Amino acid sequence: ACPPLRRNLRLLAPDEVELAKMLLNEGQMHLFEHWAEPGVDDDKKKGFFDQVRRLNSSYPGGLVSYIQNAKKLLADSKEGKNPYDGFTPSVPSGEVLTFGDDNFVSLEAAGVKEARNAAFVLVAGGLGERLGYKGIKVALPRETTTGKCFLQHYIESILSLQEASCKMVDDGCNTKIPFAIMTSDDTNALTIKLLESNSYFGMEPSQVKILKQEKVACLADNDARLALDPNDKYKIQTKPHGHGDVHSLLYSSGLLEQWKSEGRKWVLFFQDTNGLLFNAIPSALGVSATKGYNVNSLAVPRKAKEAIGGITKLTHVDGRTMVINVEYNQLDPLLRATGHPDGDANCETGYSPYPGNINQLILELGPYIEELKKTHGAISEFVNPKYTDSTKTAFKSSTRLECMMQDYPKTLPPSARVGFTVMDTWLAYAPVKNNPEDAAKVPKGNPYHSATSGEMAIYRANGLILRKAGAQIADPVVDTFNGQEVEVWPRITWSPRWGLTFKDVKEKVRGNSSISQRSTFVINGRNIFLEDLSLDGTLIVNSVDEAEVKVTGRVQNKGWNIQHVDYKDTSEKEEIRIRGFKFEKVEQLEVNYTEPGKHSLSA
Ligand code: UGB
Repeated sequence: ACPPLRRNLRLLAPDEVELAKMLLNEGQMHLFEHWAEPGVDDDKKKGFFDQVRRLNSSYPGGLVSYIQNAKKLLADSKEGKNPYDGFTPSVPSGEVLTFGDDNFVSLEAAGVKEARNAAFVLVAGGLGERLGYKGIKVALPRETTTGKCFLQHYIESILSLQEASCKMVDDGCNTKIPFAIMTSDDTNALTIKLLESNSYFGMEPSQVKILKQEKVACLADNDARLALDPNDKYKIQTKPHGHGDVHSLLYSSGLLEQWKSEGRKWVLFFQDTNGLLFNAIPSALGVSATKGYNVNSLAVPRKAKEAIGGITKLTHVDGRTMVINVEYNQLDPLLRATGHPDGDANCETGYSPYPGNINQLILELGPYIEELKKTHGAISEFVNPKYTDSTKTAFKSSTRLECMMQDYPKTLPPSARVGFTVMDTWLAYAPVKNNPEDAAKVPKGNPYHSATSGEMAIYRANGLILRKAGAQIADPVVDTFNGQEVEVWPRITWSPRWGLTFKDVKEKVRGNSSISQRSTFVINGRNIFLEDLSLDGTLIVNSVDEAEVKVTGRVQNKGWNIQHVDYKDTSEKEEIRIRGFKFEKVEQLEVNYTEPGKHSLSA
């Protein structure tokens, strides 16, 4: 049927012949029509089949399924079919937690206890196009007071949970909580390099598993003809398939079965740049464990039009219901189509009535495996072609199928226990997604989700947590960096093993301690107690875990000043420019306790 291919047949291995037949059956003859005679470009032809083999094996059901799913979704899109047809949205009810109250504290304890039965999964295959940062996002500093990157913070948090969890049970537990990271071709090498050059930030290398997601084939037209790379006619153009790939990768890697055989019960998924996330993990895991949720999504109050999905109860005309994330670009049209003429709007609270999905999911491993045995991890997909005109016959550029990890519950039976947990934004959510220019354009009152706001949110959260624990933390001042007005709190930061839960923090704040607005305070060690401390300047306390350090008295010095940096100033490093400030380190008191035993820092 395809003469150029027929003339090249003798070059092909038997499995390549099968792959070629499959492609022809699926209407992909154009992939071969320009093929040169045998003897010309033969290496490229081999390369073509290597790529086809990869595309075929990395998609549940292979390329045949991919092309058939694409044909169906493209036809639906052309027809203007709404994926939510027949569904009416309503506001779901879930757990709403209040930081620091008795319920919160007891849920945190329950969560820490469960943590030894957990496994963590970080989805970090995204390039972060909106942020426009050249490196990988997990290598960005979470805050620039210590300069620790997101990945280091995540690993130290998991290790602290591991230790605290084992300590709670008196059975010689020495579990190593597994940590899987999904990467992509865009992030894989740099993620491995970051881990290896930092000795895995203290984690045992065998605890870490890297799963690389493959891109999927691009689609050139409504017939799902695969797009060829404009620069190489022996290559299929590919694009990312989305974070939903994490489910099929976990399934096909055998990791889930391995975790189950080790007696694990929970899988916690999280995203690349939320520096506050681990403030929410213990209590949310506590909710999963005490409520027996098969699926628990973390959520925060959401401002209308904010670029985070809304958790919604959907009721179908046939009676089916599900509680699911409706992505931010779909919530508004869905609401308008179902009798809410204002669409995605704030209610009298000043927030959208639909809680905002922060894409932190806690799945119960047993039911999760059972479901994936049926689906092999395939997740409901969507396609978003940009058409050249209203006839919807041609695309401006090639498109592809996409999927999202939070769509996992879509295939679950109604009997599944799907819930969500809402926490305060200041405590749980401060992602770094937008570049300075876009962040400055965010409507007033909506969060910037920039490197500036992401770092300032850490200091704000730590200030508020310490206040709740009884310390006097000075009020913030308002300042503008890269066109974004933010609250600047004292720059307080601590290592996860100091303040894993609110109870931990509370136990370490004694008497009457106060910290002034211009202060910087780094708490780096497990047993550091603040007792009648008065800080006005910069104080850095480092201590080994076996030491017990009392920090007391008045510490005063010139401290660190905040200097404005313009994001266009190329003399600064990119990670500084995108936040719009840096520290001028004038004077500080830094103390290091390297010996076990009791110490006191009294100035
Ligand atoms: N990611 C991958 O690992 N692979 C991919 O192919 C793509 C992404 P974005 P998005 O919490 O703020 C999500 O781009 O997709 C990783 C939710 O869908 O940062 O626009 C990537 O590395 C939305 O409902 O976010 O929006 C990153 O870690 C809302 O919850 C993660 O996936 C929103 O996040 C998310 O990718 C939010």
